[in-house]
Amino acid sequence: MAIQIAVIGAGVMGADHARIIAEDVPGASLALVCDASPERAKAVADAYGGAETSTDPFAVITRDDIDAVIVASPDETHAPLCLAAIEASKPVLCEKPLSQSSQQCLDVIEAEVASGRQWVQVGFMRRYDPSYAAMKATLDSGELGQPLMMHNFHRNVESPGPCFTGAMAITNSAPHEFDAARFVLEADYAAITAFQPARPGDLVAPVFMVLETVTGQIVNVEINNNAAYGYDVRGELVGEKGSVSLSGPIHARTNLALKASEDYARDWRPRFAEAYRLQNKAFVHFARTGEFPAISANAWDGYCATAVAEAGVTALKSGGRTVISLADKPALYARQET
Ligand code: ISE
Repeated sequence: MAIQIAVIGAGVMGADHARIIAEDVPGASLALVCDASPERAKAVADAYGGAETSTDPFAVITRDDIDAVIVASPDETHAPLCLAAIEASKPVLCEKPLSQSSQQCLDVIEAEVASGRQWVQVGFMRRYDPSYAAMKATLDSGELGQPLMMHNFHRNVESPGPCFTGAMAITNSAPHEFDAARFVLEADYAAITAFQPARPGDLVAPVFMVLETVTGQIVNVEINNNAAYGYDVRGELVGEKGSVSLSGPIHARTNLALKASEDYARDWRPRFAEAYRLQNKAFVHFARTGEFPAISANAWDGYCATAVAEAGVTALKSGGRTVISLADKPALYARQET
């Protein structure tokens, strides 16, 4: 029997998750699409096989005929919906961030610990991206020697709205880098500093962060939500003996009029298509077997990214270096030591 999945939230990412489940992942069936807007839910359901629709996510989560849920609704709903899924004993793949409040992340962790097992997979899909996987495999092989630094660039064409701020760049976009670098280096962060260059006009300026890991590496992150030219994620890991750079999936290069050129996508979906597919495949396996996927982000990883983002916002406001302190890690997450 295919795993019956409900997708909660029918925006850009909800629609993409619905498509992946309906078309790209064997052993799963898109059973239901839920959104505050019935029209939006129906449009996505109809596009991918005519699943049922609903406007009540809490009722959906408790339905006996729903095996697992994917949460892609607005950020502030993530933690409450994860708590409801834990209460109903339903595996949940929750889009990042788990919450924008580290305390709410700890509430989710407390509920999981009380239930005695993990239910929440957090959607830090870059862990499944083949280029990050290759970077990590090279580091783990020992060929590079000890890691020293990791440079990260994360550029969007334009910010989601005119009110987007530097703090929102840290809480919404940067958690991907916080998690990816922590995953590659297998080290938590000790401190963060954040800066913004002067930028003329109304558009939010890039945010530039420097993080120090507890094992002494430096990680820098540029978040540029108004880069204008395309969606562009780059990264380079520098070790004692060499370095590894990410290389995104570019399928063609045009040579014309004495110039060579490659296309950029408008948003992150093409760049991370394979990462999303592999992540969702791992989620279906988790829902089927109860075995938490070895490389997926769990609720603890979600908490760590949010705690770093909170410290980053403090650092940006104060202009100073902010020390990051984490809660004690419950034993439930010990098998995913980082
Ligand atoms: C956005 O908020 C996301 O969640 C995407 O995954 C990311 O790639 C994008 O650049 C962010 O701004």
